[in-house]
Amino acid sequence: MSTRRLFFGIGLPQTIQQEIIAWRAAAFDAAAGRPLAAANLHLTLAFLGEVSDEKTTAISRLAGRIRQPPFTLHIDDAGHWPRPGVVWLGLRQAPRGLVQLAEMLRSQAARSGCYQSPHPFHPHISLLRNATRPVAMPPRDFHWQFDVTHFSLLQSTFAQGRSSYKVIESWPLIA
Ligand code: 2AM
Repeated sequence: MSTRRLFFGIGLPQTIQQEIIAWRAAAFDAAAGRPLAAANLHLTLAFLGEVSDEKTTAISRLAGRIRQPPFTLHIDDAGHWPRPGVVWLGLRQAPRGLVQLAEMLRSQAARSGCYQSPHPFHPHISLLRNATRPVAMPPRDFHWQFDVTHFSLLQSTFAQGRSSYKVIESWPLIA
């Protein structure tokens, strides 16, 4: 049976992706970690793991029933998790809509048989990987902001040592 590695996530507007990678190049030492490509910058809502096509159909149907208004993301925080080796951008205050959307998708995923981590949802945008050594973190003097008007089901593929993400389906957030 064929499976795909899937997750629900929020993409970033291209202009913000470009601004973030320009900031990142100036803010971090090249040895700090491996930078993610601009197009790969995203925020994960729920990780599904390896999913069959049959299960994907069921999960997509449930996601399509979600009714939630759009919300605004303020990217104004950053941090370093040495154990997984991730430097990330995040939100000092996660909007209620974001938390509700992630919780809904996580509980739907769990009901569909996709293992969900017991760790609390910590919304973040991974910036650097393989950052397992101490990292000099830059001042948090940045602030990117955008309206989230839809969320997506994405496929993660790994080839030639790199992950890339492809949108399988998107759903609008409607007031
Ligand atoms: P990360 O950026 O913090 O590594 C695609 O791999 C997306 O799913 C990434 O955003 C990744 O988060 C997340 N992800 C990968 N494996 C995961 C897991 N086991 N549990 C939760 N999220 C995971």
